[in-house]
Amino acid sequence: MAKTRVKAKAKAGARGKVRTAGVGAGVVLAAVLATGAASPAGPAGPANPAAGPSGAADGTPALLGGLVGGGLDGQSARWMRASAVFAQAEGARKPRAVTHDPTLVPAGARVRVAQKVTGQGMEIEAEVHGVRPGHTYGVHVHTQPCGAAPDASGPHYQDRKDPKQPSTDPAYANRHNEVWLDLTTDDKGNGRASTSQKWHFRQGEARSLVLHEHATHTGRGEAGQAGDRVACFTAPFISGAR
Ligand SMILES: [Cu+2]
Repeated sequence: MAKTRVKAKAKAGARGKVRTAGVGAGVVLAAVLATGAASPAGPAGPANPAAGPSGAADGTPALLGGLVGGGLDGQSARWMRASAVFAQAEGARKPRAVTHDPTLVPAGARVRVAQKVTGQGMEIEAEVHGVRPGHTYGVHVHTQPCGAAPDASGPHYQDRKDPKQPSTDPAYANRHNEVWLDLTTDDKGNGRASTSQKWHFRQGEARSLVLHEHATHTGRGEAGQAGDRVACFTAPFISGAR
């Protein structure tokens, strides 16, 4: 039953729906993103992290769904949820989700992202379907929209900007100052990751979610690097501004 519901939503995603919503709808959105989780049971929703989503590739808990179930900080939360299907850029055609390497991210694979913004900060969850099974991708929020060229997505979004770009200094290029959503896919090529930050994006400076060919490095001189950019999703991340 739950499976049917998720399928229907995936279809909606394929049409490139983008919605932002207040907290009421947020409860539903979170339940939807928590693929395979129990059906939403009203605004109070049972907080039931033990019944983890079967769809999670690596056992990552459905963070957004869990928090909403708690319902403690819901009053001021704002949400963004977006999804798309990857396609190759051909000529002037520039898809919202573009694959640069079809061997790692085939055309037709799907991506979804959800973002919850509160006065305390934000949480972001990313999910991919139908990419390479058993593979670890480095995944980050970048500052520019996707383009036909992998470099179009610009550098990583940083809360405190490294004066030296490209930034490979672990003091700036780290998971607390940037948004990292590295994920490892299951045997069906599905994966999910989530992260939280105590800060907000500056308006218009967080424009895309980029998948890289391998996990993100953390050492000096290579921090934040994760190999080639294999796919990119132009996502409408929201800032802290109201
Ligand atoms: Cu990146």
